[in-house]
Amino acid sequence: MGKYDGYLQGLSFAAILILAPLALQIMLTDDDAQVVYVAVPIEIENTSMNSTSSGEDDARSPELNRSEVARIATFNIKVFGETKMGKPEVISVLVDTVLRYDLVAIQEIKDIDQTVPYDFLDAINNESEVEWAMVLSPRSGQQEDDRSSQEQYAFYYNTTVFEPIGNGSLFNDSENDLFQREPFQARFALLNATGQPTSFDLSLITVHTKPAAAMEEINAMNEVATTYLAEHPDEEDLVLLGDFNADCTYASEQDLANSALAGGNYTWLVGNDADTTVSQSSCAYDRILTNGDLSGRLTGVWGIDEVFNDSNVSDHYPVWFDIRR
Ligand SMILES: [Ca+2]
Ligand SMILES: [Ca+2]
Ligand SMILES: [Ca+2]
Repeated sequence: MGKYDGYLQGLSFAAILILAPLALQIMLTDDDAQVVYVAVPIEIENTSMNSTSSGEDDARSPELNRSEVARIATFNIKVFGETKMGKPEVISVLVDTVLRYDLVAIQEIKDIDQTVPYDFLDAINNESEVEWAMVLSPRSGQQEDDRSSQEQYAFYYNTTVFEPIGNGSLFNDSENDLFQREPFQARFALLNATGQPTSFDLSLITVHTKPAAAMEEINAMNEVATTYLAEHPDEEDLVLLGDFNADCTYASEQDLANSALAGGNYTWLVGNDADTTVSQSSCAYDRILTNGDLSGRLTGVWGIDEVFNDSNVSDHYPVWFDIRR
């Protein structure tokens, strides 16, 4: 039993299949077998820049190539405002980064005029062979005391892979002000290789927690998820992803093990030992959780893409996971 106690009591079936040897070993050596964790960050595609892994082929889903999965990322783009938008060399890196994925949840858009997210979409489409679009949030920070740090969230997506269902919405925390930046939730249908809707859709909820209140807000994400599923009884596929500030000085492993998001209702894809920061520090701030195996489409494959080293681009790396397309 180790530090991940409580995290993966409900290990996804997909992960069991993919990590069968490892999981089996753990189960065989651990009496109650309730804690199994999805291993280490990996990198599937070669990149000319740094990657997190040793470059070995991914052993967890050797049968799937990139075109057979949809890759979903979360990416905190540090203080993404007009100043950054005015730096072509930085935007070029950001566009190349986004284009690695099929859908990206972006946090920390800070533009009082709210034009930056549109300008960034134009920059993406200037480089992309296929059309990208976005589901954009209002400025989060609904209460008076939240207003000093308002940010927008955006889900950028490849329109040949995903199709939005509705316009998304901020979580309404008007009753008890659970968040400084209320989570943004949106639903997407997955398209097949010919651009037609599959029978599968999923909902994504992204958040950028207030560092000093990280654990309170992480815990509150369980309420957000529960509320969302109650309001959408036809939806069973939920992903929580974003900059949780879930490590280092803001959250301890013990805090997380005791959190409302531990205990088996969620699969944590990004472990406490992950390093999602560009700096020398090793902190697993950015996280991805699912509420199950996403109707059997969760592959268990995820990674951190160290595709830049310039803190002018961001202080966070993008973190991603795959679903079967
Ligand atoms: Ca609030
Ligand atoms: Ca669904
Ligand atoms: Ca780091």
